[in-house]
Amino acid sequence: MSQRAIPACLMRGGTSKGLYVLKDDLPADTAVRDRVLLAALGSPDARQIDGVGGAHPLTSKVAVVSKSDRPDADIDYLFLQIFPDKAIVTDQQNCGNILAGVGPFAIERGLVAAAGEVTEVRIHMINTASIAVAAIETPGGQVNYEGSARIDGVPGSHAPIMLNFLDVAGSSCGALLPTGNAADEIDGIAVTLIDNGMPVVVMQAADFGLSGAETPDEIEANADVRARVEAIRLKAGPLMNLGDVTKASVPKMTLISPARNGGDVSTRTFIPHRVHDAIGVLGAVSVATALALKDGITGSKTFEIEHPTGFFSVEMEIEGAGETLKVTRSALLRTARMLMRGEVLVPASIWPEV
Ligand code: NQM
Repeated sequence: MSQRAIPACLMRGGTSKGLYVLKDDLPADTAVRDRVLLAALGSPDARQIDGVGGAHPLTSKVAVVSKSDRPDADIDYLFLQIFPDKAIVTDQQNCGNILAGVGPFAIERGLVAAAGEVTEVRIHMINTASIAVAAIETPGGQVNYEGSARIDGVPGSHAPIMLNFLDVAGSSCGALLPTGNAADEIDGIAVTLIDNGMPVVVMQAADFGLSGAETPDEIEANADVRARVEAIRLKAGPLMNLGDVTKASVPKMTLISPARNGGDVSTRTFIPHRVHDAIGVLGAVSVATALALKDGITGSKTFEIEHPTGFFSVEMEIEGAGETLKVTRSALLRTARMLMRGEVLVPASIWPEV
């Protein structure tokens, strides 16, 4: 046998796509696991031609799922970002889009029993040691993928998946505001360094000479802006308790500008070297939290975050204000779909049978 077969599903989760694998179907040794996943997705190669990766960070992702031992969770979810063009597998970030597919995958693979019309799956997100609760439609005991829910960045409509985050503040950086400040300055640019589930550096697009309405391609083609944003990111990493972030996919770098389409703010987000076609889930939660800080909002509010392909709505419950602000709950709508199930094949030399 020159190839090793690993049971896996290819799923769209929100506006991302990736491989979903049971932890027990992967090597226990992390270094071997990472080599297996690089080979499965076809990295390092910008085109990922020899693997199932989609040649973009948003389609080069892996969810590793297992039953949880924790009393407050049904399953454990480890997110791994596979860099398309580099031999890097990182668990230093979470992913709320791929999270959307984790509940359906766990039900389909028998880790969680369907319970009535809607099954709530409590997910322990290993990357950020925090809990999400996903509501999955399961009429007749089967995951339903069809429905009328629409999310911007995905064509058509699908069954809704509501994601609730209970307490994700500071889950990567140790505090919602890792420097203790709502506003800092790096390289002469005003920044908000924030982590409400995703470490994000929020900056004004205008400070980079941008309107904020540019397309992701236009921003990626602007070498000066890219270099300035990356220089700020490398300095922000240690300030956000993330250490040296040279090889990390965090923090995300969000350029904000006034809303143009009736939302609360317009965004363009470096993730961190490509510009997102939309915005990440927990990235949007962190940006919404930065707005709540700036605008002194408390109580319940739905933030409409504009992004290159539409809107991202985040419902939040907020207590306190300024540097003592606390988000007690955030919720949002996603959809997901299982696209393929079977086995992904990697060269047997990478993970020989014993
Ligand atoms: O912020 C992209 C995505 C993400 C992450 C990224 C995400 C999140 O859209 O929770 O979903 O920022 O790398 O999948």
